[in-house]
Amino acid sequence: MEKVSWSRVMFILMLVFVLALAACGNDEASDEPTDEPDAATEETDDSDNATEETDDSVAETEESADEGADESADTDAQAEPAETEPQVTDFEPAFLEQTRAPEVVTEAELDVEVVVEDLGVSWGMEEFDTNRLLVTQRDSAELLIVNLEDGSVSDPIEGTPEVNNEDQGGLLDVAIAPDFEESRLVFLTFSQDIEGGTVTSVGKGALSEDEASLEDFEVIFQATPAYDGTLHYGGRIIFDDDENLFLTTGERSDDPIRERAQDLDAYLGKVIHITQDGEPVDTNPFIEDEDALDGIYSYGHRNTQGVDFHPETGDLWIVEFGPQAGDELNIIEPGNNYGWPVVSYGIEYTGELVNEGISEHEAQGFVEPRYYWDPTSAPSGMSFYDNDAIPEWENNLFIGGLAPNYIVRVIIEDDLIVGEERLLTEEGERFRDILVTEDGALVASTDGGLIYRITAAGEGE
Ligand SMILES: [Ca+2]
Repeated sequence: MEKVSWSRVMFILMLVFVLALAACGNDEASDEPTDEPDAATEETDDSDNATEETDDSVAETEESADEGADESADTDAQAEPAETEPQVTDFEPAFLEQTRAPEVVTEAELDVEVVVEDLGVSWGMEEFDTNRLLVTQRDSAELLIVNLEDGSVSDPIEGTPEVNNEDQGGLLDVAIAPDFEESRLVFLTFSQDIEGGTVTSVGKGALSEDEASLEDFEVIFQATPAYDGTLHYGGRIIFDDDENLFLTTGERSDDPIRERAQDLDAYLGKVIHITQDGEPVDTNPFIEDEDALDGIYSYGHRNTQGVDFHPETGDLWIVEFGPQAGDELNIIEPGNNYGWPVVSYGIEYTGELVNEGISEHEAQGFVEPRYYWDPTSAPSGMSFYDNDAIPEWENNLFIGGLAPNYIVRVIIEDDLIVGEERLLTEEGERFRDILVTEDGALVASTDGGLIYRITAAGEGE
């Protein structure tokens, strides 16, 4: 024990008093929020060092926590972060709320139910009818209908595309057209073999009335150039209010192809904005630029597998699978460059620096992430909770974590992350996609073949 000075005791007493006065619903810290990261992930380049790098020193975190308490009596510095693992990097955040948000704990009692088991990797889910989901199977490339009420699973829907299902490839996301009830159109993303390698592709087909087949499936967009690799496809899609599609792509992982994330003549490492026919939306930021591809909306991304619109602000948020300790939440604005692989808050999975080891985005002319995780959240699909069935979750963001294995809940105020929680930490599952149903259930798929439904206690039936 170090000796404790009288002034320090007084300071702490004052701090406690001030915080008690200011008590505005701070959530208490809970026990044991983290699992060991799962080293047996197929994101081979993304997992190796995640477990080894954590031995450094507990002392380091305690030290910085103490410093925090001393510096800022006017903030929440007393609340411990949800992240309990030591930091992997030495980078400083650009602003206080950019990483290691204080832990929050859901107060409502929850029912956690496994609705379906024995599936494959359910990469994408979409509710197309009340409590009935279209669910992709990445590796088998099957599209299934899962009924959340009785746990039944349909036969595979006929007419889905051929995919390249090596490594991270396969049948990826699914979305229904905004006018699905009339058009019956279902949009799929997948990794496709074309001349020169593989690409992330988008296609569409009409679900037959008997729900047994996708009719007239056609590819509407290919995120060229093709590359001879099977990693980092990105692949999430979402419709905007104008009934156009946003598509996220990966930068194909390897050095040097990943540098194409910075190039405006390649669809790698981008957010792409296209019509339902795969044409660039005519308000896109680079339409007037002859050297740039017209479908590009934003660039400098690594491997984005989660996307959703904030229910209140309408902003497009994405979650980017970064390098080690560099997973990012970003707000997407047209024409912006998010920095990869020039700058990053993370480091390579080999332990080396990324490029020149610069973390600051803004000073280098890039957009700062709204949040990053050190060591990692290994983010996949995500969804805002745009429902009031669990009132304290309203407008919170839920993100599937692959390794470590939990669902991340983040609380956003004025575009700042002010709280973080890890859910289902004891399940040992890699959470792949997240969906909020019309009636407010949080649904999560896992690589272990499960689909969870989480509801307020007593309301799940
Ligand atoms: Ca970035």
